Amino acid sequence: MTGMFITFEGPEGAGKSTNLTIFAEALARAGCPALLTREPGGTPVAEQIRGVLLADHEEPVNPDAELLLVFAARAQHLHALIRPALEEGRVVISDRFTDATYAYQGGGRGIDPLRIAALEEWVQGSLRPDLVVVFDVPVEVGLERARARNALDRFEREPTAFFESVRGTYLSRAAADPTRYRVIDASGELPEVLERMQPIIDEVLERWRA
Ligand code: Z5A
Repeated sequence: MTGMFITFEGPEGAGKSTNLTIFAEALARAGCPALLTREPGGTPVAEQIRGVLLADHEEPVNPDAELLLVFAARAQHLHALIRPALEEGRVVISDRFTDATYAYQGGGRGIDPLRIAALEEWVQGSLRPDLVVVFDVPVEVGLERARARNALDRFEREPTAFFESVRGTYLSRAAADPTRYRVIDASGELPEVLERMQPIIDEVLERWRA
């Protein structure tokens, strides 16, 4: 693989999606047009699985079923979009990827991370993001932003303890691998967050030009 794979992560309302657009525009202005995608989703079939994952259902969704659906969507996404783009040498930026599975299904739902690691190995082989940008906000700040924006989905109605666990998982994964992870304090106003993101934009451009 010759491209670069970047993922944006963080708890609810951290501002990933907003900042991903700003980040990609900055790359494009510097002559580096990135392919933007998201998880769950990114292809028509994976987007249908996303619909099942985010929708409300009368029967409770079993955590293992949820985990397997996430990886089913990911397998399709990798096959149809991410791997071909990386093979063409493109920069691919995904709004969430497997760190979200460790955070939500692992930290949030309590699934053993070794199970997640086994699926990660099966579906991804050796493919891991080259760079994971974690947008970090206190849970209450993020939930406030998410609530102000639109109707809450199945995940967003979880209790605060679920999101504390999600946030803690992101932070401990980032602390364990500082070469691949960058944590951005996303609690301030957007211009402040952009300022904190600038060194990462510069770093990506430098790596892409090398
Ligand atoms: N999920 C999973 O369980 N397992 C997995 O493996 C994967 C995902 C891949 C996807 O939902 C759900 O799937 C997700 C986890 C689960 N949980 N939920 N819900 P999604 O894609 O619909 O939602 P999300 O990924 O959580 O994104 P989000 O809630 O939209 O958050 P965000 O992208 O970080 O934030 P945003 O949309 O950019 O901003 C939220 C609002 O805050 C918006 O109105 C902004 O204008 C505002 N905002 C952003 N930044 C700021 C600042 N700095 N100040 C003030 N206001 C701001």
